[in-house]
Amino acid sequence: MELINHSINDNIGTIIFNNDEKRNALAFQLLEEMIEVFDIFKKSDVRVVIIRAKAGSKVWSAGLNIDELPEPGEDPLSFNNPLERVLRTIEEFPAPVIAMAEGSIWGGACDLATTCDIIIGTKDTTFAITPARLGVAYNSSGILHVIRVFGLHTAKELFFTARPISAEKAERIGALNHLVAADELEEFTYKLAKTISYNSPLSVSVAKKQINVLAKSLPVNPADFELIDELRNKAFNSHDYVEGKKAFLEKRHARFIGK
Ligand code: LCV
Repeated sequence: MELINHSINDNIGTIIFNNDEKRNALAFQLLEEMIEVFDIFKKSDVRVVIIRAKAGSKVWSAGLNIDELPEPGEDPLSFNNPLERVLRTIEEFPAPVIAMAEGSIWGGACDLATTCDIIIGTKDTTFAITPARLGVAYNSSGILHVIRVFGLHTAKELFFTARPISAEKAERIGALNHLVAADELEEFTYKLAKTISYNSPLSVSVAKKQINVLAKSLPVNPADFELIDELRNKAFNSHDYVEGKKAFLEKRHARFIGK
């Protein structure tokens, strides 16, 4: 593995991002390595997984690797995108996955952190949902997910402003399970993981599946679903989508024109 490190101790699996110079951007290679490691964990009686950045990181993850955003016309968040496959891997993993979230969390990394079953952060943990910065229209599963974790109004503010929200706010609305001092984060997280690992892994994995299935039971009629898909198509065929990526790579503010 190159862009992540992983280890297993006392039935607790750990994944550490190792892409500092790109602020732990979720490069396709990093995401594929995560899927490989979850497979190793599954075969090794791992009862809790912790996903983290290196101690003291200012950025937990800068989100999807903007260099790898596809050309216009191709869905940047398609069902088989490596990020979507990692999110499903986390959701379907039989044991709880904890995001030990130190630092700022951006875009698709927010989706990743909030797909984890538990998030533990510090006062410097922030969440920013950034499609509007790049002219991207997020996918429906990701939007539903942000609504469920942050609530309707905060979800709208996150998508409309693309600005980070604070750890205090995230904890107040229940998106963060615990907000602890930076120098206690590691010990607190592993203590919680140990508590879970001593419980019945079968009971814990059934509870995870039940909660995930029941939390998702929302009817969406097919016509609305098709409409949303039509709108998303428009976005990732737009001038703004091209401009968003170009501006980032040229390190300048994007000049969006709304089409
Ligand atoms: C590639 C990067 C990235 C990066 N990709 O350090 O959710 S959606 O729909 O938006 C989805 C499409 C998605 O997830 O898109 C990505 C959304 N992410 C963002 O908008 C965050 C972009 N990054 C930043 O705003 C800054 O890098 C932060 C605030 C994270 C850190 O700022 P800092 O000043 O510490 P730099 O900006 O100098 O970045 C260091 C290096 O990492 C690269 C960046 O291009 C730079 O590379 P070079 O040293 O080669 O210039 N980098 C950062 N984020 N998402 N590359």
